[in-house]
Amino acid sequence: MKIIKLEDQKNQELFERSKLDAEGAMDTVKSILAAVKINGDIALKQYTEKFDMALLDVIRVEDDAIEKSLLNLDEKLINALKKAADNISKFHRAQIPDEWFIEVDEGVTAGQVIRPLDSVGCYIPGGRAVYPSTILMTVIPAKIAGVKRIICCTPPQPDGSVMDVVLAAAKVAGATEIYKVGGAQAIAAMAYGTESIPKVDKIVGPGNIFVTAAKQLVYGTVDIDFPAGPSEVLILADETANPDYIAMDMMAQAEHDPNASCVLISTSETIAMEVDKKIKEQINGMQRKEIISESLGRFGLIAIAESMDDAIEFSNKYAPEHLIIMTVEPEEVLKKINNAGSIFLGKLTPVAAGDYGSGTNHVLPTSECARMYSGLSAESFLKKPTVQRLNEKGVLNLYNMVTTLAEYEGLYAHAESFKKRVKDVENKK
Ligand code: HSO
Ligand code: ZN
Repeated sequence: MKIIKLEDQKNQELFERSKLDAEGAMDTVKSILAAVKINGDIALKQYTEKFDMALLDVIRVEDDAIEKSLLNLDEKLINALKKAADNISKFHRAQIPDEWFIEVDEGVTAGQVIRPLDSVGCYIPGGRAVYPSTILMTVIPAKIAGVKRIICCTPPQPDGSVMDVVLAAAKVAGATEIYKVGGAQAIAAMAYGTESIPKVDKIVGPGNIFVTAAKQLVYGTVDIDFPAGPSEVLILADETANPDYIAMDMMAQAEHDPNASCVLISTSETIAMEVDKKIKEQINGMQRKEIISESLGRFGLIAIAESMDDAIEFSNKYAPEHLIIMTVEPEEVLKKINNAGSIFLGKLTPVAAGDYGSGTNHVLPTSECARMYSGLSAESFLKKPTVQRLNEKGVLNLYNMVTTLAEYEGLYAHAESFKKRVKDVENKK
């Protein structure tokens, strides 16, 4: 892995990582979107035969197949899903904001109320990248927000079935329906609606470049979450950190994807060297060693910083998806962190805690997007309509300001809407 001294933070190369570029898929995806928009279910079945080699009769998964999936799976796995679901639910419940009202000015009360979206679509990738934990992370926040209809779309296997673990996780999380359709065609179905699949208000969940391109193209017709790129971790470590833990946390992130990025910034040269040594010692014993070594070889970085403030400055510029703070007082470092998707404090908090069930969400912004986005949350499925009420004092109070501005803007009916009320209030006196 590359080991450097963190001297030149202007070196853009240090911040580079792999980006998911959906541009190349746009033309194909545009034609899929158009076909689904025009031909509905017929197009969905044709694409499913072409891309998933499955012949579908009915697109929706039957309720009894969902019930049976729970019986078919190992109890230990079901219990783990349920414990994770409980913690994720508890955390996301705490994210629901309060409704509030204040007196903005004399006689003028205003506030905001909280309302859920009506319907949401969760995309669940198929094949090698099936993560039941991700199903929990997309469905549960919507459920907790109060979304009534939460549908899931996932590509079927060639025999037309969906893996039990996918059905079970969707059921435990509280999805209302599951459909056997994947790729850009699934995104089109959820954005425009077909005979079988309802159109939804928002589409979330990770996917390949076709899914990502399709989400970008339907944005505006529906809302979407942010584009998800390869996974990342940045670790801030001082001399009190544990190199063995750091080595495994880096390999844990690297095993996701040959394009994952793992970065260690340490104020201790000894710790930095130890981490490099531990990785070299342990990498050959790892089950996913090819993926790990490709990822660490291409995007892995160990940098030695002169001070923790320098390390923090780098981290804020890098804006990592996951940030581990393994220092003597992680809370002190936390105060200076602005840009990170999810933050893990202290030696005993690996990223895997948040991946599965400390309660926080693992659908997080990557590729520097933590500068402007937060991860998926209960709030991702809520709207906040604002509310105001004026009483007699309020109408009189705002009268001059509103009519002056309205007349300046040439909007005389606006001014008149106030004048009428003021006249009536004054006549009553
Ligand atoms: N670290 C991944 C999420 C995940 N980890 C799923 C395990 N399963 C992206 O945040
Ligand atoms: Zn992970």
